[in-house]
Parts: sequence; structure tokens; C-alpha cells
Amino acid sequence: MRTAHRTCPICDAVCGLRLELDDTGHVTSVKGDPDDPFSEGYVCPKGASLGRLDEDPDRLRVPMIRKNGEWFEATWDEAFQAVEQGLSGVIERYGRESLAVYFGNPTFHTMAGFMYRMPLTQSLGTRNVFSASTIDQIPKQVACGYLLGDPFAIPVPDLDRTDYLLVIGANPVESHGSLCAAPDFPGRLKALRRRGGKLVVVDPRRTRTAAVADEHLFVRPGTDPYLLLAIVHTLLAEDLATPGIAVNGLDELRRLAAGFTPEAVAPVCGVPAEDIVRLARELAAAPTAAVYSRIGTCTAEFGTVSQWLVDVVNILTGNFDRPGGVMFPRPAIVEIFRTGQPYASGQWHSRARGLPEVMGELPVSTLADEIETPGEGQVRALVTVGGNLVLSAPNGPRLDRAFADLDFMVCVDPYLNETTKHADVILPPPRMLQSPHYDFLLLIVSVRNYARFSPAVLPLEPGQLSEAQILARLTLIASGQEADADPAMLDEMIVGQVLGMAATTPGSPFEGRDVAELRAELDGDSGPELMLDAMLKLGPYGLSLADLRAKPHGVDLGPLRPRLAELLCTPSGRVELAPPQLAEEVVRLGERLATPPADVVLIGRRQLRSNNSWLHNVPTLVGGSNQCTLQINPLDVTRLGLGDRAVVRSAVGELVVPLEPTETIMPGVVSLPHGWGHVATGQQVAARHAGANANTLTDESVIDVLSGNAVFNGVPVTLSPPAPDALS
Ligand SMILES: Nc1nc2c(c(=O)[nH]1)N[C@H]1C(S)=C(S)[C@@H](COP(=O)(O)OP(=O)(O)OC[C@H]3O[C@@H](n4cnc5c(=O)[nH]c(N)nc54)[C@H](O)[C@@H]3O)O[C@H]1N2
Ligand SMILES: Nc1nc2c(c(=O)[nH]1)N[C@H]1C(S)=C(S)[C@@H](COP(=O)(O)OP(=O)(O)OC[C@H]3O[C@@H](n4cnc5c(=O)[nH]c(N)nc54)[C@H](O)[C@@H]3O)O[C@H]1N2
Ligand code: SF4
Ligand SMILES: [Mo]
Repeated sequence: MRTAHRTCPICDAVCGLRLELDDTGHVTSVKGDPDDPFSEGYVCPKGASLGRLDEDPDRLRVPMIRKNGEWFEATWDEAFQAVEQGLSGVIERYGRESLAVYFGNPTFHTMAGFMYRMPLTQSLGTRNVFSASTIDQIPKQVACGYLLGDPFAIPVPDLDRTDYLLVIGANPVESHGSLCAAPDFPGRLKALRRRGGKLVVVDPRRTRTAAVADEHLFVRPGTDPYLLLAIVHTLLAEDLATPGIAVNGLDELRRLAAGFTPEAVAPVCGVPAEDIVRLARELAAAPTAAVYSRIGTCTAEFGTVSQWLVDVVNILTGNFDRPGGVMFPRPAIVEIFRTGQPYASGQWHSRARGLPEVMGELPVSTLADEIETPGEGQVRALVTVGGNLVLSAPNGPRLDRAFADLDFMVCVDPYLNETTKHADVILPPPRMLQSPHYDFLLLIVSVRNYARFSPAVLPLEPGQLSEAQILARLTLIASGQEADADPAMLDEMIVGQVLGMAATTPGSPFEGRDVAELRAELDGDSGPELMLDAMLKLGPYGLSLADLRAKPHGVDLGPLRPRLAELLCTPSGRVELAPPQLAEEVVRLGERLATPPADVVLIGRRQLRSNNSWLHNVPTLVGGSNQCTLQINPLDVTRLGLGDRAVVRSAVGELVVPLEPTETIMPGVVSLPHGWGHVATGQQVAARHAGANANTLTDESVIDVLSGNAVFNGVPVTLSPPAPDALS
């Protein structure tokens, strides 16, 4: 028996775990780590199942190659040779612009995903770069880009000190938070109320978060920008705005919000005008307050407008960059992703739909167009790293068909699933417990400054490759090297670049130092660990990997402190309250105000024991309340003459789904969770709990214009009883 401590890598809450393992490496127990200063022993049902997930017998253990529709186990050398042949064949025939890459959600959590994303993208040499960002959080980043100049300057609610939290379109009691790393989010919300604070939730469903709140307001899906504009309107009309920081554009903002009175938007939003006015007054009057919003508004049309307005309200109420309001964490690593250049988009445009590049990426919503549209630059080969787009992307079934048509596809993924079944080669990363872990990205949005490194708990088996080695070899192959090129070579190059840059950066702790000497001082058993050591040493706390190794429960680096001045990088040097791009969107919103809403709209929801598409193969996590059902208000069941199932139709597809009548959802709104719709591949438990693919209904032709983000919420649908022969 032995005990190991590590960070849970599943969701954004970064909980510390205490694992017990027997001498075969089998995990016998997973508990919260009581000595972790940040998570203090918290664990959720998913974290508690980490052992079962990690030991899933259906995980791939060796590379797989598909030939004539049949799968064969392969050695790593055979697999990389097949990748080299596949990629180089497509490059020779169609050029590099026919390549595409998708980085999925897990790449935001793994060390390898962080380290090799840029090198792999660069060596593929294509502009067809896609990631989970454009089916998730990119509107927040674009909004911060325009407002503050830096799309990585993402403020988080100062959860532990705020007096008033307004949550719009997020359900952190079940999701455990997102763009806001806060272990035990439910406990932190309870603590807020215990200390006399107020929690208000705005959501078309009375969620578990709403259930623990002081107040819940139903809102019609997709209408949050109106609600927020009316709050801004009220703050300005009643002279309640007290920014307290240097801003530009206050008059323009007043002009933009002028028409959006609470009375004008109330019928559209479904929120009474007096409640909107009261919310504005309460936010202004609270000693400190924070507005927090996630998927409910990000993955909706005008998502960027909503995210911008969230922070406009935080600014107007004097709660920006101050304790108890929203603040910017100071991570332990050097923030190499900050360019220091004002944010801009549209450096290039997508070929088929002419959509602008945003943060170096194109929208996932247009990937199928790029594969299907003939002509120069048509995508013929795809690399995916940790993604299951057939279940995750809008109009997944269209991608399912498009993937089948590719000349070559390689997936770095531990499972044969709905997406990787189209691959020619699957390269499986090792088990989570065989990988070191550090949250490069999540700790830039944590509600306390904190760092924790987890070494691998179990060694790699002989001949097994780490995810870092897999991605390094892929990168080398993509750059034209032989299939057997040494991945360590690439690590040295990447780390050397970081050190070289630091050595020539004025004021850097490594300024003027010799790169070879710096390299010799680095500590780490793998490329990502060397990189982490360098980034920690260059970071603001002067930590090192050795320091973190010596503190296996994590290091508390204190509460958040104001730091807007050092992050702000707009050309004006001020916060831009009314950027022209957003002003244009407000005009479009105004024009839409009179459009009659759809009779029924579809939204999503997250379930406590799911994580997007890949946790349904663990028996302890499926069943019970974790079912793929369509939540619907009983009034709609009666009104539409439905039984226990319904046919749901949208502009792009239709599904037959079981109904879950509940008064917790607004009339006129139905909710289906995503990540279901499993087909028989290698995941036997998931196949028995298949559910329906919500993204059969979501429409890839509708996007948030400024960010290119997908629209999963507010999708117009019609419902009808299934035809009698479909009832069997
Ligand atoms: N248990 C679990 N946890 C997860 C995940 C998971 O799949 N399961 N996924 C992880 C990921 S990748 C992410 S990005 C985060 C997401 O974290 P959250 O955003 O907190 O998760 P959701 O449950 O999608 O919450 C969105 C809420 O918005 C509401 N909503 C829908 N449409 C609208 C609208 O138009 N307006 C408003 N105001 N509300 C609306 C929904 O009813 C829902 O309650 O969760 C992470 N954590
Ligand atoms: N309708 C609707 N659709 C949605 C959403 C919604 O709210 N509604 N939410 C969206 C959001 S926020 C997100 S983030 C996306 C997520 O969508 P994706 O980016 O597709 O991510 P997942 O569904 O989590 O799929 C994860 C894949 O990574 C694999 N994987 C697991 N661990 C590892 C690992 O360590 N390494 C590698 N290489 N692979 C691994 C899994 O086997 C699986 O194939 O879904 C989006 N889709
Ligand atoms: S809340 Fe997230 S990080 Fe914490 S134990 Fe659960 S899945 Fe893991
Ligand atoms: Mo996400």
C-alpha cells in the first residue's frame, strides 16, 4: 500500500486528491487531500472515481491503425511511420493548407497539451487551427481583448471576499466552475451566504446553484445582452456609476444603452423591469459585488457582447480589480502567453465562409465547411488531440460524415470513440496517473494565487510513450523530420527558446545569463517539467520545480491583489468601455429587439457526474440522475400534447428523446445535456448508456459574430409526439 497526492485533472476546480494504491498500482481509494491549502479536502464524485476512470479496461494501451475498415494494434514505430506516410502524402498532393488540427478540452488540462500546442501548430504550417476555445470561452477572451487589450487578462470573481455575487448562465454547483478555478465552489458559495453576502442566479433553469442562492430569476435564453444593457442603462440613468479606474467611452456607452430601458427589455428577457432595476441598485449599493457568467451566455449568439457587458457592470459598480469584486490572479509561472500587443483579430479569414481568425484560430463551427468545400486549401487531413467533435461541435453529425471523407486522420486520444473511429491512426496517451501534472492554464484564473505540481504516480511501462513524447514526435513528423526523430531534441529547442528569450528580456531574472548554463540548472524528468521549472523560476514568486516537489499538497500564494495597471494594454492605456466592434453589435441587438421569439428554444446543461463526452464509460458515473433526458416544463408537455418522448427538430436535424418534465425549467425552453449519443466502439459501458447527441440539433451556421463561437443555447426547435411506429 502507498499514498500519493495529486491534483485532479478532470475539471477546472484543481482539487487536491489523496490516493491509496496497492503494490500492483491499483487505486484502492481516492479522497480529497485535507492538507491542500486551496481545496482543503474537497472531492466530487468524479474525482472520487478517478481510479476507475484511470484503470478503465476500454482505454487504449497501444497505438491502433485502421486498414480497410479494420483496427489493428501497432507498435509506436509502425504507428508513427503510418502518420508520416499519411501526412506527407496529403502535403505532397495538396500542400500544407490542406492540413487541420483540433486541440480539445483535455489539452487545456495536460502539461503536454500546453507545451506542444504552438510547436505542433507551427510545424503543421497551416492556418486551419481549431480548438475547444471556439465551442467554449473565446467570447470572454475577445471581450477582454477589446476592453483591456489583452485576451488573457481574464478577471475572476473574488469569491471568498465578495458581498454580492450575480451568476448569469453558469451552474458552478454542478460544473464546479470554469474560467474561475475554485475547489469546492459549492462550499465557497455557502460561505458567501454565511458571512451575510447575497447570491443571485439568472438562468432559464432553477439549477442546483439557484437552489442554494438567495434569489433566482428566470431569463429567456439568448436575451442576457438585453438584460445586461438594461442594468447598464439603469446604473447610468440613476447616476450610480463609480468606475474608480481610468476609462474611455463612458458617453458612448450611455448612448449605446439609452434605448435599452428595463421596461423595453423586460418582455423579451422574461425578467420583470422592477427586478432589473433592483439588480442594478443592489450591485451598486453592495460594499463589494461581482458578476460572473459562463457557458449560458458564452455559447449563445452575441456571447462576446454579454461577456463585455458583464465586465462593464463590474467596472461601473466600482468592482473591477479590487478585493471582493473581480480580480486578476498572479500565477506562479511567467506569463509568456501575454504578447504586450493590443488585441486584434482577422489576420486571415477562413476559406469557405470568410470568417476572421480570432486568437490564431478559426471557429470549430466552420470545420465541416473547410473539409467539404472543394478547391485549393480544402482540408484533407486532420490531427486531433483530446477531442470528440462528433459529440462536442455544433451539427456533430455533419462532422461525422465529413471525417469519413478525409484522406488521413490521426488522433491523440485514449479512446476509440465517435470521433476517433474515423482515424487512420490513434496514438493513446498513458493513464493520468502515469503523467505529471501542473495546471499551466487553470491557475491563471484561480480565485487564490496557488501552485501545485504532481509528479507521475505510476511509471510508464517499458516501451510506453508519455503524451509529451507522442506530441513531440508528431510535431517532428509534421515539420518534415523522419518518423524516428528524437523527441528530446524538440524539448531542448522549445526550452532553449524560453531561456533565450528570458536572457535577452530586460528586467527578467535571467537577463544577460548564458543559455547553456541556465539549461544545465534546470530540473525535470521530461520536457514539460523542464519547461515548468524554467517558467516557475522566471515567475513572480521565484519558485522552482524543486520547491513545488517539496510541497506535495500545494503552495498557497495568497489572496488576489490588484494588478490591472500591469496588464492593461489598449493603445489608449485606458480601459475601453465602448469599443467600436461592440458598439456595432449593440446596434444589431437593437434591431433584433422587435423580432418575435421562437415558440420553443433549446439550451444545454451540465451534469454533476459527466465531463463533456468522455466519462460515460465509468459504471459509477452513469445511471441514477446522470441520464440524457430533455428537461421540459409540464405546461409545455400538455400544450404540445407530448407523452414520455418527443421528436425535437431544429434547422439542422432531429432527435427522439425521453422527456423529463420539471417545473425547474421555464416554459418555452427545453434542455438537453451534451456529450451523449455514444455509438458502439470500444467503450462498452458508454454504449449501454448511449443517450442522444444534443449537437444533432445545434446549428453550425449560426455563430457569435465577434468571436466565431458556437451557439449551443437559444436554438429554435419544434417538438412533436413521435410517430406511432417510432414508439416501440
Ligand atoms: N459536471 C460537469 N462539470 C463540468 C463539465 C461537465 O461536462 N460536467 N464541463 C466542464 C467545462 S468544459 C466547462 S466549459 C464548464 C462550464 O461550466 P458552467 O458554465 O457553469 O456549466 P453549465 O452547466 O453549462 O452552465 C450553464 C448554465 O447556463 C444556463 N443557460 C443556458 N442558456 C442560457 C442563457 O441563454 N442565459 C442564461 N443566463 N443562462 C443560460 C444553463 O441552464 C446552465 O445552468 O464546466 C466544466 N465542468
Ligand atoms: N451542445 C453543447 N455542446 C458543447 C457544450 C455545450 O455546453 N453544449 N460545451 C462545449 C465545451 S465548453 C467544451 S470544452 C467542448 C469539449 O469538447 P471536446 O474538446 O471534444 O472535449 P471532450 O468532449 O471533453 O472530449 C475529450 C476527448 O479527449 C480524450 N481525452 C481524455 N483525456 C485525455 C488526455 O489526457 N489526453 C488526450 N490527448 N486526450 C484525452 C477523450 O477520450 C475524448 O475523446 O464541448 C462543447 N460542446
Ligand atoms: S470538482 Fe473537478 S477537480 Fe475537483 S474532484 Fe471533482 S472533477 Fe476533480
Ligand atoms: Mo468547456
